Amino acid sequence: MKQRVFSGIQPTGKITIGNYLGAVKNWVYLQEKYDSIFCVVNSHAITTKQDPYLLREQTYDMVAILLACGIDPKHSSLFIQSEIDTHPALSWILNCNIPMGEMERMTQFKDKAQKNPKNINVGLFDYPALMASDILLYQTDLVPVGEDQKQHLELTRNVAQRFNRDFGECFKIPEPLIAKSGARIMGLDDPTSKMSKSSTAQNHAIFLLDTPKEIEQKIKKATTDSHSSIVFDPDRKGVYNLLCIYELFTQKSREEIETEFIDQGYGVLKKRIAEAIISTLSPIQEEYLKIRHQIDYLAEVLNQGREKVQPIAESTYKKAKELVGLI
Ligand code: AQP
Repeated sequence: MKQRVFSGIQPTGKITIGNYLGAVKNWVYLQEKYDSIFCVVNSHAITTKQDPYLLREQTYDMVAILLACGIDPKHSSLFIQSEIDTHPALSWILNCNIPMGEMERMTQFKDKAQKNPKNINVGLFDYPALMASDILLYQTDLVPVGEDQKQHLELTRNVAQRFNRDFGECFKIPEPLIAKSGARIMGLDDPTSKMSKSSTAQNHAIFLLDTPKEIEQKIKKATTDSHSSIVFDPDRKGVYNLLCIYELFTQKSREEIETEFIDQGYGVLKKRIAEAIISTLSPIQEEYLKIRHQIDYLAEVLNQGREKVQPIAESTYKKAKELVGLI
């Protein structure tokens, strides 16, 4: 029996190289070895204001880009969260078993509430319970995510352990799978804040569908510093972030990279980074353009994914419901 991997991504905007390097690239790598389930988590997306028409479009954009990045329906089940009703249903049961204090500690809620002071809704606060439900429904072994999701994963493990202890064995306890490198790609404009797809700041993120010219310009404007050496020094946040991006796109070792840039300036470094990103993203973009409007193909992949995983979710939900006495 293969171990099971589950992970999700919100269709809250255009996917960034942060999402790609921190999550999606690893999903592609893991899919042959593990029983893999990947989900476009559109119900999470409505915790922040979304235009309904755009949300629908962006959900399909995300499905197409995941396939273009290499998620292979032969190895992975891909589906849309709102298509399986047991996700919100289980999250209600979990809600009733998560102390307020535990939820109040979630830093992502604090960050997002600060960024959207006019829309601090209950769903945003409750996001981690729905995420726990997404993961626990599938008896997941491993959850490949970026570092920003570590705290939510910890909450998922706590609620599962508490539920199993109080009501009887129901959920597998999932382990986070966080890559050593790429787990936190920072904004190009501000290397102290995480690169995010929903940020509206100019020059903040490189999107997977950016043109070569856009990529070159954004990298050219990326924040560096006034030092002259090009080395992996985490205290020099801008240059460190750029070097990590180069490392992940080229698969070169840190020693090789530092040697490559001895006696070179930031101009050369930025040119090579842009070239490396463009050469990885070009075939992904080509494939995306080929499949994005093949609606029948996308629907077939999604139906096949949903049909495969729905019985797992229903069986877990039925068990949880019975254990708490809901029937
Ligand atoms: N900057 C990042 N570096 C590494 N990994 C990242 N991830 C997100 N940003 C980075 C990982 O991408 C996966 C999907 O993320 P998500 O869509 O579930 O939401 P998020 O973590 O809130 O990502 P964003 O891009 O910042 O979205 P918005 O702007 O909507 O909040 C996750 O595994 C995440 O860790």
